[in-house]
Amino acid sequence: MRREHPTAVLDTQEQDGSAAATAVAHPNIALIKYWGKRDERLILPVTDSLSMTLDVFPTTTHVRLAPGAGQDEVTLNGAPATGEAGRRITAFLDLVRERAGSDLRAVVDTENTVPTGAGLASSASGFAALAMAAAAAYGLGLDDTALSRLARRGSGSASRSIFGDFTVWHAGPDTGDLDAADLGSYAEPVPTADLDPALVIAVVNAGPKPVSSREAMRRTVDTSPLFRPWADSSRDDLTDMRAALTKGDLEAVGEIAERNALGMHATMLAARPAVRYLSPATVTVLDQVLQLRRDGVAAYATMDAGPNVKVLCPRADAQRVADAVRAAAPDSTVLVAGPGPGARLVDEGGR
Ligand code: 2P0
Repeated sequence: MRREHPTAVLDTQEQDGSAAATAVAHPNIALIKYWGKRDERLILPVTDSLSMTLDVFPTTTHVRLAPGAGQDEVTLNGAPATGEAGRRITAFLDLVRERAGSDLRAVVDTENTVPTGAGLASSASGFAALAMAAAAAYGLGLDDTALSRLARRGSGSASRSIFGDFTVWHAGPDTGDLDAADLGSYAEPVPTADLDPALVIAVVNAGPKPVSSREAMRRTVDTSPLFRPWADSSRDDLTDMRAALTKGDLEAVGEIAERNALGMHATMLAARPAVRYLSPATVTVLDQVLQLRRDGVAAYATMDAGPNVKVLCPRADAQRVADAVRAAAPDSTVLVAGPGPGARLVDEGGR
C-alpha cells in the first residue's frame, strides 16, 4: 500500500523556473472519533481514530514556489485567505520550509468543492492536499506515511485523508518522548472485508458553529469528567471496530460507530461550560434512524463537531435511507457518499 512520491515525477516547472505541484484530497468521516489532543503543537491525539475517506467534495491545491516573494500568497476558492485560515496555512508552509531548508515563499491556490455553508469540515481534505502539494513543490520526497505525519500538523483529521477507504490514525507512543510520539502518530489503511457501505449525509439547517472544534476539544479534555472514561472505552471500540471490518459485518461497524459518536458528544455536554453541537433537527434525524432500524434497515448515525448527521448503511439501502431522512427533516440537504480515494498528485489539468 505504500507509495513513494519521487519529487521530480509530477512536479512541473513553471515558466519562471520555480517548482510547483497540484494535489487532490477528499474529506473523511470518523467512525471512531478523534476528540482531544495530548500535545497541541504537534497535534498528538489522546486516542487512535478510524475513518472512511469519502468520494465526494475533493479539495484541489496548487503550490508554486515564488522566488523573490516576501510572503506567501494564499487563495481559497478564488479569494485571498484572511485571518485564522491564512495564518494556519502559512504556519504549515513554515514547517515544510524548515524541513526543506528553504526560505522561499509560495503561491497557494485551493479549490474546495464542499458547498459553502454545508457545515462539512474541509480541513481534512484541505491539509491533506496542501501537505502533498507543498511536500512535492519543496522537494521533500516523502512517502505516504511521512505525508500523513506532515498533514497531521495542519489538522489532525487530515492525516487520515492521505489514504482512501478505511484508515486508522495511530495516536503514537505515550511515553513522554515527543520525538517518538511524533514519529509514531500517522495514519495507515485498514484492511476490510467487502462491505459496500454508503454514508447518507444530512446537512441540517444550522447557523455558524457555536465553538470551533479545536476549542471544544481543548475544553473537553481540560474540564469534562466524562472525557477519560470515553477515551478508555474508545480503545475498546477500536478493537471491536477492527474485528467488525475484518469480518465485513457492516451492522456491527455501524453500531460501534454510533456508540462512539454519542459518547464523544456526551463528553462535550459534560464540559464546563458545555459544548452542544446537536440541534433539534439532529435529534429528528436520529429518531428517523431508529425508525429505519425498527423497519429492518441497518442504518447507524454519527455526528461530528456540528449538527449534521451522517448515516452509515448498506449501499443497497442508501436511497431508502436518504428518502426517509429527507421526509423527517425537509429543511435539510441530503446526499449520498461512498468510500473514496486517497490523496494524490495530479497534473495541471487535474488528471
Ligand atoms: C474526527 N473531528 O475524528 C473528529 C470528530 C470532529 C469530531 O477531527 O484541531 O479539524 O485541526 O486537529 O481535525 C475535527 O478536528 O482538529 C475532527 P484539529 P480537526 O473527525
